[in-house]
Amino acid sequence: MTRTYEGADKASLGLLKIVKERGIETLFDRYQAQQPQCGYGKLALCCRHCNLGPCNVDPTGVGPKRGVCGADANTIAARHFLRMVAAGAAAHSDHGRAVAELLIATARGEAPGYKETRQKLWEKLGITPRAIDREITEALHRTGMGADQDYKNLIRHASRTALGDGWGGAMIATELQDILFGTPKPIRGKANLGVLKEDEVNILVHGHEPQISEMVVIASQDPALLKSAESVGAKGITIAGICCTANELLMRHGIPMAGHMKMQELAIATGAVDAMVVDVQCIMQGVAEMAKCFHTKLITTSAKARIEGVEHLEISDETALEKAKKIVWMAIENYPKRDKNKINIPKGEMAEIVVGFSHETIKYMLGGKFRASYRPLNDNIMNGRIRGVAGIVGCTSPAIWPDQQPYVQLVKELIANNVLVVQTGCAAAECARGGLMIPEYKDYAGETLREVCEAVGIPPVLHAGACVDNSRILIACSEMVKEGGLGHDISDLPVAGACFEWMHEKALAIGQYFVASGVYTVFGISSPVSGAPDVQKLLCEGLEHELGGMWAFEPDIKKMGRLMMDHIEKKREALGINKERERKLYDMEERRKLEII
Ligand code: SF4
Ligand code: MSK
Repeated sequence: MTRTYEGADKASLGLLKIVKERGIETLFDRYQAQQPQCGYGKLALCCRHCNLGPCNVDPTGVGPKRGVCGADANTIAARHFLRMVAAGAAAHSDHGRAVAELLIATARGEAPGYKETRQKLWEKLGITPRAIDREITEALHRTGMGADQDYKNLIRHASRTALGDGWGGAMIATELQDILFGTPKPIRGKANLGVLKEDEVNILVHGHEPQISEMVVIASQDPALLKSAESVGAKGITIAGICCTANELLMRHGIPMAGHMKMQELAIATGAVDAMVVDVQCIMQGVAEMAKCFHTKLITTSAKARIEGVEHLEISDETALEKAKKIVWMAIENYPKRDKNKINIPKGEMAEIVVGFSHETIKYMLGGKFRASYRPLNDNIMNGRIRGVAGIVGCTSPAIWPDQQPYVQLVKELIANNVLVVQTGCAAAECARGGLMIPEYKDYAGETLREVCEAVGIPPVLHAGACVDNSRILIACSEMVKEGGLGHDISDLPVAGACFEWMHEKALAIGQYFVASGVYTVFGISSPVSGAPDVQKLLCEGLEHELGGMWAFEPDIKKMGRLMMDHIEKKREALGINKERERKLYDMEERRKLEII
């Protein structure tokens, strides 16, 4: 990886230069130190699922073709794929369970069910999820030594497990969080490291479950704590988010977003973070080392995610507010310990944003209070003003040095071609920092998409939430089908999904539930099954015949955009909406018939 310190992401590059000069390690250094990464691992051709191994399969065919048990490349790669999907599904679903427990403790609520033709297809293929825990347990059983050795069967169960996540675990998490903390509505906010304040106590909340961060926000408004902050010389208390917690707080309360996954260490390197509070998922152990180089107090809060040597303050539903106040107090106490020489908040690095486009909000904005509906969206897709919809979601990775911003490039290209973009997760955070999420950005959209954005009052790039909230996109797709005029199934819609810098297993679970729901889904960087051509072919071609959706893996961002737009046009063609409609001129006889109807 060539490292230049000039480029669009000035905030990250400036801090990377500073930490390099100080000899402080970041994820980018660790990524570099791992190069070249294990070739077998990269190709998904190593297995250590039992103690006969570890076994490698030689992709050149010269060395071993099978593991000790006889498993071939396809079985090994498909098992890895299924295990990763299961782990991703487990993360979302455990998140959903935690929210449900909180909800039971406070109120009763129900999540909506959605029926469509697609369910019949899942029944036919035997991939209708039964219960999320059951599918995850079965995934682990199937992938152990001596169980499922048919890659097609393994991938089928990956679909079942992923569907249990997208339409089950993750959807429950989103719906229940909306009940507990409010359904997001458009709200203004700010993004990037410049949201940290030199003269205030800065607390970063990082992770995924809003139960804890919501309480930290409430605690930070406590008059007694604000007074305490003043007493140590701070003008106030700033809360800012990292990763998907940032998305959650931003879209519900307008709490500023400091950055995404690969910025978590750099945020501490500003020297202005008095406390970083973490819960679960995407929290790197590296933050503990980074915190040691500064005055930052790192606090873990979940029994499911502790870091050795880091202060742990476990938060339960009953004690959340009390513990959150303690955390705020710890940050206040820490404020005077800042080393002024180490403070480097990237000045001026802050973008205005408008976020909070839940599917309910999109429906409302399109149709108004009394006629909330997806009709205007479908009509504008049918008349060609909007070519289609793209979901650009998922992670950020140190494989991409911050002088490039592939998500920003991709989104710019899509909207310029009149494709409406919906975003979640760290990809959304990256484009928010890039300044793409304001209504004024419509001026960068193609002419017809711009007209629609102006008429409806939405940006061409819609922020729909955290990575767990991709279920909102599934619901929006269902609504589009239900509204009519764009086919009878999600797989008929001119839509495509992408995750360029995918990193977490959750991303694979999301990709697979989109594919199994009928959506064409493109992932960047590398394929998780590249060493097994048959599995790759199944994912990228075979699944389309069964499910209507399929994968593509494309490491070139330009080509990724082209693939998505080609797919959208292919679907438009199949729907017959690319043709100019002939004007039908009725004669008197036909008019009379119309009136009778
Ligand atoms: Fe080797 Fe088979 Fe055991 Fe995997 S399951 S480690 S391929 S013997
Ligand atoms: S935080 S899963 S890096 S989106 Fe949800 Fe970001 Fe991916 Fe983690």
